[in-house]
Amino acid sequence: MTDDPQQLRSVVAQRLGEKKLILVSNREPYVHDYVGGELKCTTPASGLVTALEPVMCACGGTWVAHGSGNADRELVDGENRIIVPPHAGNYCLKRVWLSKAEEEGYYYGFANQTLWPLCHLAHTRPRFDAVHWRTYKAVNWKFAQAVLQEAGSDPALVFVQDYHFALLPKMLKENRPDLLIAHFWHIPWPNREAFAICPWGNELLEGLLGNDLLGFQTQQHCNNFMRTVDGALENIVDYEQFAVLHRGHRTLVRPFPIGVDSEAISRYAQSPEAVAHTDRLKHELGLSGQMVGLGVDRIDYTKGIPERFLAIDRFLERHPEYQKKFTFLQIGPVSRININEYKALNDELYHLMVDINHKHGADRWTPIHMIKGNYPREALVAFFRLADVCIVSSVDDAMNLVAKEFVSARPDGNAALILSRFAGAAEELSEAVLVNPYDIDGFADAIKQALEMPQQEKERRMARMWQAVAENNTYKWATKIITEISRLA
Ligand code: GDG
Repeated sequence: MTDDPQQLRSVVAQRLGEKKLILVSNREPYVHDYVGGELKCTTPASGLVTALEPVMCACGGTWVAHGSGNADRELVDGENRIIVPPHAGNYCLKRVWLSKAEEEGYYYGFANQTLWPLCHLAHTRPRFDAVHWRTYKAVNWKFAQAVLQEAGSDPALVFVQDYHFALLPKMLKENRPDLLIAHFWHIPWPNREAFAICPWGNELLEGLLGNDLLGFQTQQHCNNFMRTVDGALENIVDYEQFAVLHRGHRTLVRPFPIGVDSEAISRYAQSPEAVAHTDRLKHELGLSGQMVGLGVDRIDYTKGIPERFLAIDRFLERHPEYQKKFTFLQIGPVSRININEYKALNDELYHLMVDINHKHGADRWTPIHMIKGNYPREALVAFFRLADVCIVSSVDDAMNLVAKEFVSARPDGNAALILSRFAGAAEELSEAVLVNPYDIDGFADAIKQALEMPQQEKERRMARMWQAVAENNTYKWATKIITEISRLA
């Protein structure tokens, strides 16, 4: 199975032949904004973009996504297209414009206040609002039109991303039954009983059954989906083939655990620029002689960040000898801040940090530093290189790419990873120090274990994890999906 960009390109050429590749996601890979009168291009903090950007660079094609930057409109042609990445020009980005009301109802509303909490076991209640639902349907149709326009009358593979577009596959199939449609659901699929509370559940399922191939991160999510569909609609659910037959159309359901471009990350991590950047950061943040803990997350209630702070508090209570010796950096771009739960989480984290820093801080040392902002990927690698331990403590996470990025950035092996058992990544990264983030005492013990792990053990564990991440990188992930879908053509 291929694991580099050239090989992926040839697999795509071989398997897709004349078919166009059209990828659809809500988030665009490049956002253009005016900041202080200057034009800036940024990459958003998104696991989906991290995984798919290298794939599109390798394969070419068109990426259809919401144009969210304040300068986005000025840079596109008459068909709302722009060639990206800015200095390489590997593929076409077609931007779809959304009004404030559409963004409110479809993105902040149905996608992130209904489907996100519905699919995650984070004990946050989903909101079921009929206006959000109607807007979600309308925006799915808007994207369907953009895809149909892009496909023209040509054969195409449409690769749909995530929970923003549950209705899109059916809309596309009804208009162009010959299109090949694959969909990757990046977040968990809940169990049938949890899903049953959604008043529009059957419509969502019918939308998804427009796909030829529906991928999830783990076998468990596939099982949950099959059980949800079984009995909800008039279907034939085939557990032997893992397929659903609905109104004469067959959808294959398969696990495809996602990866990162680990080789590129490792290569950059070993470059003189990365080494210099790490030294600079260490100096600027006053970390010389400190043991450093690191968290990198979109600030989201599924990522278990309050639990992480509480575990650091407990660790310092029990081991005061680490005072002035251990500093924890939490890097996190603010996310979905228009939603109340996210505002409350940001406030909670700030207050927790202030309390913990007040309780344990001494002289000029404070244990927790929160650094908000969206860093370029290279800077994240420098942060990864700084850390003695990286903590990923999601309360529920379909995969979690930060864990895989950290491992990729540490080919030196001189670091430890603490990883939640409730992140999909724990299946592949079983050599991490695994924790239940809700068990604060156990979590505090894990911090001690990671910081005091003998050098040889750290290297052994890291080497195994590095191997696992390199073996299942983002190119292999895309190859598996394209190979599977092309069998159906
Ligand atoms: C969903 C699923 C699944 C973080 N700070 C910055 C930044 N990041 C990047 C990280 C990483 C990405 O954001 C976050 O990825 P995750 O996988 O942790 O999480 P979600 O965004 O919730 O992603 C998840 C993923 O989809 C892929 O299928 O793994 O389970 O929830 O790549 O490095 N990126 C930049 N600046 C930052 O400051 N540029």
